[in-house]
Amino acid sequence: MKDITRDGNPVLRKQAETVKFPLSKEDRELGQNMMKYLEVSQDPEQCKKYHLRAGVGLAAPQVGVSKLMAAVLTPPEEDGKESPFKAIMVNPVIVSNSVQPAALTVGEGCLSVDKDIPGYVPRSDRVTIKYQDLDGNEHKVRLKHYPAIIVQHEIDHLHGTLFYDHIDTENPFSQAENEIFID
Ligand code: SB7
Ligand code: NI
Repeated sequence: MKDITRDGNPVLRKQAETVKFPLSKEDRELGQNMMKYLEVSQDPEQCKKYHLRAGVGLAAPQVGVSKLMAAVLTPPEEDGKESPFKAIMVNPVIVSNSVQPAALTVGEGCLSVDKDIPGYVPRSDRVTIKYQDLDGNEHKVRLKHYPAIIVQHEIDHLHGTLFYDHIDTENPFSQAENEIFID
């Protein structure tokens, strides 16, 4: 799990394959290991010990596997305004998204992209997603703000899209009309 694929590796630009159920032992472990990576990376001591970069999400292509699987673990907010979201998502799809655009004030980063790429990444403020868990149970959830943005970043990875693809090259800090900004 320490070997995150880097931008330039073709696996990051491929459309990932649908995962079939029942999961193989390998696929199940992949999901569990991706979540484990996020948990360890968010623990300051272990993060240092293993020389990891903290992550709130990880998609299978980032560990070299071109399958529709991603893990998301958003830390609880200090103000408790948004509920944290924790899921290993298999075959996730966005079934609907808000017209309301949103972007993170600080822009986005990616474990697969070493350099800092400044600019706003326009996203939907809210999304409804459908996915299966490791046992094949279907989930449908509605997310907003930060967790919604993370999930869009991860689902992008499964279709070969990287965050900077969305940044306006002419004017990286251009704002859409009524775009809201999330800290
Ligand atoms: C900032 C960071 C992420 C998503 C959106 C904004 C996730 C960073 C970790 N990943 O590269 C996961 O794909
Ligand atoms: Ni990423």
